[in-house]
Amino acid sequence: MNNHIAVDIGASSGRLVRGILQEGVLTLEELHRFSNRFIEQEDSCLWDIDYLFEQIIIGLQKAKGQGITACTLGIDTWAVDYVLVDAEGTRIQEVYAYRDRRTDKAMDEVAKHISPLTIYEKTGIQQLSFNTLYQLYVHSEEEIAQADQILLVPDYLYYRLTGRKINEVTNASSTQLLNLESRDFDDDLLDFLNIKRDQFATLTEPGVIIGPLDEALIQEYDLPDCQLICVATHDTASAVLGAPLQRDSAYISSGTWSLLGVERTQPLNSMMAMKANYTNEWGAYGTYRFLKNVMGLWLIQEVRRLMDDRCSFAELAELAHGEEGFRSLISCNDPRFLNPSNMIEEIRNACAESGQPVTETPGQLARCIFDSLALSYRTYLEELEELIESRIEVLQIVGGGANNSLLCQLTADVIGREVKAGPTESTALGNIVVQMISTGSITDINEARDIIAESFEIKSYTPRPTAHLEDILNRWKELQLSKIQHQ
Ligand code: ADP
Ligand code: LRH
Repeated sequence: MNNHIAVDIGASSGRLVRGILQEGVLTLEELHRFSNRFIEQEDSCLWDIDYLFEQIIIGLQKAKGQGITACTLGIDTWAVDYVLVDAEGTRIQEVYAYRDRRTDKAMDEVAKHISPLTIYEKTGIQQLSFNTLYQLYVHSEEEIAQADQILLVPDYLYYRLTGRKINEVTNASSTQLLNLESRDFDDDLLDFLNIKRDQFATLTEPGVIIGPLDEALIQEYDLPDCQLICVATHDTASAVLGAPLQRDSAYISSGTWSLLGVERTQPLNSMMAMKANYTNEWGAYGTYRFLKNVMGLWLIQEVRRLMDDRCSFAELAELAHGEEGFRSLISCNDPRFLNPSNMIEEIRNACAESGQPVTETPGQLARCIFDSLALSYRTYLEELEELIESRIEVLQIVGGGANNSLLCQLTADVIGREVKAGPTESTALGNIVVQMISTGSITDINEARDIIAESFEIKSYTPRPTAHLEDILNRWKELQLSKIQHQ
């Protein structure tokens, strides 16, 4: 069968994409695309999970409309957020979005009981206020006690489609509750949260067949016969699978977040790695993603939203291109940018507070964001090289951000290495190749990456000299030093 469909839902948009492999060439065909964003309701940030489910159904109806009567299907979404389900299989609560402010103080509270070092030694996962560990810590105890199962978002979508409950392993690692030694949920952390092991399902690896699409759904909505396959359900795990990495290359999965790191076969949870707040998220096929979360294109997404989407991302990049470079810089990973009430004001305030020109126009705002992201990438790339004790020659940028040639070029210029950009749909690709490996049309991930490298355009950006780079780097360093080092 050559019908493999990826459901890939990021924090800013989702799509259903069909992958077709013909004579060693892989092509993608977009079946359905929709926007995504958390909603704000009575001071809470929530995902509209029923809307997302409906979009999957619409996408599958479109597939059927195009003559696809049978297919395999895999689902990936952003990480860490979860759904509590009762014994009847009913969702107990609204689904909190990770930018909800309820966890603002949770890391400090938890640290009074369990040291961050202990948590890091056990899990290897970086400290982020929104990790599931912290979300569950502040969640209503009553609702947690009521929960028969705790499913992460893609697990829940699989459940709605098949009636089967799993906890997929790459995403489960983002909970900060998996133990690197036992390779299962950590007993002490679960005890601390008053959660029983059986409130989570058995960990499931990418590649496992979950089961057929619910017959009642097929009948009700006139859908294709689907076999659901467990893929790497954490979108970043799928994005890295879909990145044609070479030896000596690091990656940035560039979307709402910029996830900057390397693929490894062993975790690195040393004291230095903990201090630098690098994570060891579990990947498919025995890998780990040693990476850091950089605030990413969320910054420009928010600016665009506050402009009522008047400009496209391409237009914003074009406006930024016409602006003076490195005029105003912001410390992207400052928690003030995680979910400010008004991103444009927050950026302007940060510029004013640090004595820099205030970003007035959309072009200046966009330029400030792209310049600052490129400088952040340099800082974290150098830090990464120190931690892994190895030189990175090439930075591979995948995801929607690979469309932004200004940012890719700025990155190459500032890091002084080659940047390779693409594929832009690496997450959907990573999702699809796991289905292809599972059903036998591709042998393994090495072959999959070779096919991807041959099948998709990868743009190369060579570093160009940047005027006054030393001065810019000094200004950047001063700005970082003036920040409390949360990042
Ligand atoms: P996520 O999966 O987190 O929702 P994506 O990988 O879909 O994110 O990437 C979305 C981002 O890609 C947008 O926020 C935007 O900044 C960037 N992007 C997409 N297309 C373009 C384009 N044509 N020009 C510039 N940037 C783009
Ligand atoms: C990117 C991502 C990232 C997580 C964040 C919650 O979409 O999954 O890997 O840290 O969202």
